[in-house]
Amino acid sequence: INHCAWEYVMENSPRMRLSNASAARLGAFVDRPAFDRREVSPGIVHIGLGAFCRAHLAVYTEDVIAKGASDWGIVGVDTISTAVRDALKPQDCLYTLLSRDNGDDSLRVVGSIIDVMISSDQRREIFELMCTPEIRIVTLTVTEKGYCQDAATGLLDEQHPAVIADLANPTEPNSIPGFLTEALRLRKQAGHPPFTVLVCDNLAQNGTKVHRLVSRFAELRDADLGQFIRDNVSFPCTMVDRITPATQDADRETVAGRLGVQDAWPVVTEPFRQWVIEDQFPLGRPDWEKAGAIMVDDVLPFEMMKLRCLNGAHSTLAYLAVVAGIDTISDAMTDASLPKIIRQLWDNDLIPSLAAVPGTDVKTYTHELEARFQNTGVRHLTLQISSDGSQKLPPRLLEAARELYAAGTEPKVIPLTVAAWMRFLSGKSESGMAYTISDPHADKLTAIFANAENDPERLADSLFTVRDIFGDDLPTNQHFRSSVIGHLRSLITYGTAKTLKDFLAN
Ligand code: CS2
Repeated sequence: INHCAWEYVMENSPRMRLSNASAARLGAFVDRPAFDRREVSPGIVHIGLGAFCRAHLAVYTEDVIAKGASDWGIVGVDTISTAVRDALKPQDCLYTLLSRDNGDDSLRVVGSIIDVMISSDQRREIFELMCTPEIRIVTLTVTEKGYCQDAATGLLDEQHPAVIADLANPTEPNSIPGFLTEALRLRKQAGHPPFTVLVCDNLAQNGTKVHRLVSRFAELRDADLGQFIRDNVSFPCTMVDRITPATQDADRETVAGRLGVQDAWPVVTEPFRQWVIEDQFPLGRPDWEKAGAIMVDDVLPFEMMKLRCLNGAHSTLAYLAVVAGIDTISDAMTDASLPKIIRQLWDNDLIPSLAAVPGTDVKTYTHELEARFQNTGVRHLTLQISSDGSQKLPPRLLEAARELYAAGTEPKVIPLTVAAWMRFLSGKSESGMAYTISDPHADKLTAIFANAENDPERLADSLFTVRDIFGDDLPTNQHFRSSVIGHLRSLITYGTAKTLKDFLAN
């Protein structure tokens, strides 16, 4: 995101800035908060203010506040940069959501976020807020890598530099496990029951997993605190879904043109949204079901369906498309082979790996995914989705491969995706365009690539030694290993177009 450009526009544009006052005067075609924002008090602290949460849980919460639940305002916390605070505070924390369905757009100004704070310079203030009884839920969207986990086992990575630093200085934490532990400790000390922690990232069994890693962090810090968190804090699992790419400058211009006022950080999304939540909120929750959320006892089947079918297909498209030089998911869906590849991924590898999903036909779900991926209104960059492969491949696809082998069958497309990811680590597309590999293990992975000198077998075998991606079992599985190597050899020798054509012919 190029901040310099929009900051310049903000300062030099004769257009007014989005705010409570200017929002009231927007054209009737723009939806806006249907409540008096001055009456809204904080009930949720949300950590990680990326585009996704502003298109998803902030909107569900907005709809519930509009029905009278004024004690569920959201205070956003960003742990990484001040950019979102700098963008949103001058506009009373309002932002525009541009929902695009191919050529059909709708605009809405969202007002459920009532304040934004940055943990690097407001840590005390944030902890004070998190220790008030009014804060009953802490929600998170910090991406897969934000939790300092070993991606293959889902356990705390105790060698993670941020974990080591936070254990050495636990009252000034920067990692998510460290931050949650300290907030829960201070809250206990203040005599209030713990808030519920709602993890809204794409991890399998997200609540259970993060509960385990936060308890483990706390235990390393102090055994009693670890036990307290293990026994007393609720971490419901949840499945979240709305395709929401990172905002581009072109989106800022589009939104400013439509609104007639400047919005420093609008969010572009698709019309579809889905939220399935395990109903375990000891201190209460907004009636999110009034905004369409589905409250259930067991999220697992929904979560697996979404994580594998949507996110797994996204990753497959992303690695093949980045290497082939295809920029967006909707462009990938017009390719001669890619849509057929993900159809085979669904039909052969993923649908058979899933348990029945209440009220849902999974095959129909995948057809709906096709339509969502084809949405040309949403420019979802394949390079954005390609990020953090070391964290995304295990829960999206490698787990499914394991389960298929255990059931006596073989995955067909998953080894191709792994080969595409390996080829992607070269940092160069087939036409020679360089791109950045964004991954917490990028240094290690690209060094392995460089050392293997384009020898498919050497490359695959050295990448297979990264156990927190592949575990110990997959690299020793002969079918898995030889199919990855075979596809990788073809990708390196003949390129994506021929590889996919041959793949589909077999
Ligand atoms: C995507 C997800 O970036 C990615 O890895 O697969 O962000 C995806 O768009 C969302 O999970 C959709 O709900």
